[in-house]
Amino acid sequence: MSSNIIKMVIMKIKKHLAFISLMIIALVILGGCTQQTADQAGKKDVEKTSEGVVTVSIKDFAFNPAAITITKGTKVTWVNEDSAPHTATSEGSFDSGTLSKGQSFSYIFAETGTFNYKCSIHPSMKGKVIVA
Ligand SMILES: [Cu+2]
Repeated sequence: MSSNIIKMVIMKIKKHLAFISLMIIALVILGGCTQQTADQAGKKDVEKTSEGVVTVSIKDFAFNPAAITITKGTKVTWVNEDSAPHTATSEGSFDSGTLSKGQSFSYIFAETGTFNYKCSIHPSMKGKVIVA
């Protein structure tokens, strides 16, 4: 008798495991689709507002491009493509804080002037934003 009960319990657990596995697979697939859609939406936004938007990539311990000249009101986005953490820090102006791989920081330059900045973690990494 008791061994029959154990078999039934095992059967039930197996059914549940199959169900849980299916749920996990479904979640992974759905999650992947959502991620793709978000990426595509982000790209569309950048295309739509390409005027007045500049991206600086942080790669191989350098800002790329290191110096940019923009007009007042331009939004600059720094994207960390390194596996190491970096910042874009301009004393008295903007500070991204620590950006891990894949993270970004945006700042809209509302005033003219020259903004020198650096990575506060690696001070030899320097950049410049000239707002004309
Ligand atoms: Cu750095």
